[in-house]
Amino acid sequence: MTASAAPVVVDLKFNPDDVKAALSRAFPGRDVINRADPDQTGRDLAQARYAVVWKSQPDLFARAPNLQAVFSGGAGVDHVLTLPGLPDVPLVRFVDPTLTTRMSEWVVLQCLLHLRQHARYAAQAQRGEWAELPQPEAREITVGVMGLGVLGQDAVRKLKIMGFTVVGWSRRQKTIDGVETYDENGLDAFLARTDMLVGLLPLTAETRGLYDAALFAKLRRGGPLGAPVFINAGRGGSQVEADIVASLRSGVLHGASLDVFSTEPLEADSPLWTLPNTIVTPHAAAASDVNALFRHVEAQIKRHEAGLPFEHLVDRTAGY
Ligand code: NDP
Ligand code: OXD
Repeated sequence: MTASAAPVVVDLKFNPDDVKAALSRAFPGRDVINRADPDQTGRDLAQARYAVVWKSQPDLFARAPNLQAVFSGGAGVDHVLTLPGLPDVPLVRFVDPTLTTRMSEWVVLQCLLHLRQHARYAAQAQRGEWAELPQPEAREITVGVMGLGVLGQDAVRKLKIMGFTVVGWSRRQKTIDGVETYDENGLDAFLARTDMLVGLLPLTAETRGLYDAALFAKLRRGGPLGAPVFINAGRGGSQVEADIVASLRSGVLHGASLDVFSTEPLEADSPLWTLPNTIVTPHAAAASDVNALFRHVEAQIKRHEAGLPFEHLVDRTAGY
């Protein structure tokens, strides 16, 4: 360790073996305090200048009062913004191709599973039933992506490559080649076009509880699948799960794919586990790769120490 290399505290609720292995290669020449390592529990955190956090221990900021920057272990920062004592220093979120690529894979997969009626074929296969189902083309389906940030824009691009018609919605108007986009005032017009709704929004005061029965009722009806599909990998707090269940049961929704839930893990008795044409994944659409995370943090610290501004800064007023 060089005398000038400011120490880093790592407080990540990730797989501890993965974190330890990644740290054996990361931050060369810099003192690192890993709070998940039992051998390091007594260490003084007052010397730490940077913190890498995800669902961190509640005493972190009280014990580390001299931080210059906080790095989120994930792309979303709703967990970080509510950590007790979060200091008023730059908060940097995790943006990396490894995460973006994983998310787009998940989104494209879910759209294709619903397009190709996979759940119905799987049920037929269980019964040994050989029967072809109607097969709309991707271009006949309009996928509406809510949230046109890093993840939304990559998903839009890859959905278009698969042939889907794509529209997008975000707070501020975006210009994306070949995609009709709507700003926050265009929500109803956007929904009226949408057969498959993809949620890639952060959880903020504005987006909490947004995906409810009233919103599902505004989606396009009578498309090739008969009724719309809801796909969410943003945050569970943005969805009203009782309304999803009721909309699936009543036929307002044809199907759903959900990676995020208001309570995680999803309760064992949730009807979402067993509703037909409903796919549940355990907040695994785009897990952070811890090696990539540390490379990103190293790069941002290097920028900062060279007098350059941090990238991917969170706007605390907007909440993302
Ligand atoms: P970004 O900050 O890059 O993009 C967020 C997008 O949401 C922006 O387009 C923003 O609009 C839009 N937005 C925010 N608030 C509103 C609002 N009130 N009305 C309309 N649009 C709004 O985030 P990312 O794309 O990197 O990530 C999105 C979210 O995905 C994360 O916050 C996280 O919750 C979730 N996520 C989930 C993962 C999983 O495994 N399930 C993994 C990683 C992330 P504007 O462009 O105008 O600012
Ligand atoms: C994230 C997540 O925000 O994993 O990165 O949900």
